[in-house]
Amino acid sequence: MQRRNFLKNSSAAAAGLVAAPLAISCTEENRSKMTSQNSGTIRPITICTWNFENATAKAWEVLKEGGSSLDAVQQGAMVEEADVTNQTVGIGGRPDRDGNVSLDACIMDKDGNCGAVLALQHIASPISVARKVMEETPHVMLAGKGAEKFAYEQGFKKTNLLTEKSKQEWLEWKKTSKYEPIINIENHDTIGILAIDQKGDISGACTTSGMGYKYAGRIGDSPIIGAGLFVDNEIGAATATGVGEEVVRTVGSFLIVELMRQGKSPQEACEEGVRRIMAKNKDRTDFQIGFIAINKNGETGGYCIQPGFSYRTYSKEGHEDNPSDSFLKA
Ligand code: SD4
Repeated sequence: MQRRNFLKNSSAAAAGLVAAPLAISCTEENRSKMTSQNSGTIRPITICTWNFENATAKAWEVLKEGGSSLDAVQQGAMVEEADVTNQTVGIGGRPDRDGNVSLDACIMDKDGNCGAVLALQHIASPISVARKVMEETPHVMLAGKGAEKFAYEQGFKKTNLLTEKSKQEWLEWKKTSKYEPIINIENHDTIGILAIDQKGDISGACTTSGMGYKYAGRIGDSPIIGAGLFVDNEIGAATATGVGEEVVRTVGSFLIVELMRQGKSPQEACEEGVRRIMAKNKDRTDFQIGFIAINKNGETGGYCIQPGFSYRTYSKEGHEDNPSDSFLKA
């Protein structure tokens, strides 16, 4: 059954349960506040975590030709999934502590439709499977073996995701089996990508192999709608990279979109998102999280805990890597 039909057939009560918390709409006052913070509307535009030049270039190609923001974010994310040198996404990703590369991804469109795969193995493009979950099933998330079976049914091919480099590093790690995430290096190249298309519609995607040498079955924020990614076509979108457990604890991306709904700029909202996390981690300086956000006007922002995070933007005004300001200073 197609997702749309399934939703139509859902009981009104169940629909109400889901819709109620999201029904707080943007007040006129906040809407004009958001608009006045912007010098003008910048769209189409795409923004992604880290300096993924090829991914934003691909997304921009789609947007420039009049393609949808959904296609743009998927295709941008796929560039990183296919890059064997990126050891935090797709093929070449670091394995879990048992040596299995296990991928998480989610995607969300302008209508609030979303799909996710969790702990998916042997499939090179989890973001594409997440989109199939969104479009071809009545579900939002598929995990593990079920997700893998679904991917094969959809025509995806079984692929070895463990590159020789990642394998050798894992074997080296096994000698001590010490679990020490390294800020900005070991565990942080997840791509979260957001876009607004020519029609002004917003979509987002997030894809990762998660924390290197994680426990088998560990899931972070990246495939969790509201944590690693959230899109509200009326307001904007946000996505995250970094230590997923802390992003989940604050439902970070949803929080940032809601802060924008209340009138904050994307920059202010990202800063508040990081502050909320640090309020729960007062004595911790050993982890990294970066948020990026975009509002309906195409205004962007980003903020992180540790220096070293940046995000890339691409619009008709050009493309650039934007070093992010950080909560902790160098
Ligand atoms: C996770 N947020 O699994 C991801 C990791 C990440 O760059 O962002 N890596 O927790």
